[in-house]
Amino acid sequence: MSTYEQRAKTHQSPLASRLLSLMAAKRTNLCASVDLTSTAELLALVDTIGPYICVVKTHIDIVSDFTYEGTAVALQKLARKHGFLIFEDRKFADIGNTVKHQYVDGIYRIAEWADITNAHGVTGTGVVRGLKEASKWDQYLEPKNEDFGRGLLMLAELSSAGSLAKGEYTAGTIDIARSDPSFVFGFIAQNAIPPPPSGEKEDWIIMTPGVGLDDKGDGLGQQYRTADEVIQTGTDIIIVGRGIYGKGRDPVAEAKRYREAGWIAYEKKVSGN
Ligand code: UP6
Repeated sequence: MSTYEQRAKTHQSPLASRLLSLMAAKRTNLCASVDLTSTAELLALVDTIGPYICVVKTHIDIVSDFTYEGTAVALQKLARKHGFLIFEDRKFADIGNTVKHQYVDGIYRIAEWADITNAHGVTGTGVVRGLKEASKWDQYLEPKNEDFGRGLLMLAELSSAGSLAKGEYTAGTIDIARSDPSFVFGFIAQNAIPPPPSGEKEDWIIMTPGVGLDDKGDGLGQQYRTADEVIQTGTDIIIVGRGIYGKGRDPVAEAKRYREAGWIAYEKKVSGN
């Protein structure tokens, strides 16, 4: 298996290259899922765990006191301070023209501040085309532009019990991703992505939620596996939410613990053990 550094050099997506380099430099494959409902709590948490993570994942529509300047711009400042990317877990699932507006307009203007977002494949390839068009992705390919553009993850599989995203549905979603592998750079999935029938080499970044070292579930369908388990089954980036900030937990201690668990599992995998 190639290292993050090696993959950074060859990845087809400029954003993915940037992410892989950042992971190698910071020695972390931990994405913190910060599902908090107040701006102050969200920013305070991100500021304390920022040194240990490569990505912050948000659900911006649960922040009750959201303002563009106070929440989104402040988060971008923290991203620059600590060196991580921002992933808005919007899970777009409408026709191309609608997702375009949902991505760019409204009060959240996600495309302006989130490096990464994600989409379901349920509506077909139009979702990818709509989001790419709205992201103005092409402008970032100018050689002097220091921004690395935007990237999309397709939801191939979910962590929750009874999910319908499996079998043919998952295979169809993977085909949708293949329609534009420079904008779609990976998947939210629980397993590795099988190679295409052509045998052509692909490099997807697999980000996996449903990671917990202490709990097996949350009573509402969430299912947790350990960092080691998910990395062994093909994950590149572990997504951890309540395992870090859940009740009674010390977020800095937990972020360090998950970062270490993710990194040890990665090193074990690249060394072939
Ligand atoms: N998430 C999942 N499973 C999926 C896709 N997304 O849990 O298949 C998201 C949830 C939540 C986070 O929306 O933001 O990942 C998991 O949080 P947790 O670690 O606190 O369970």
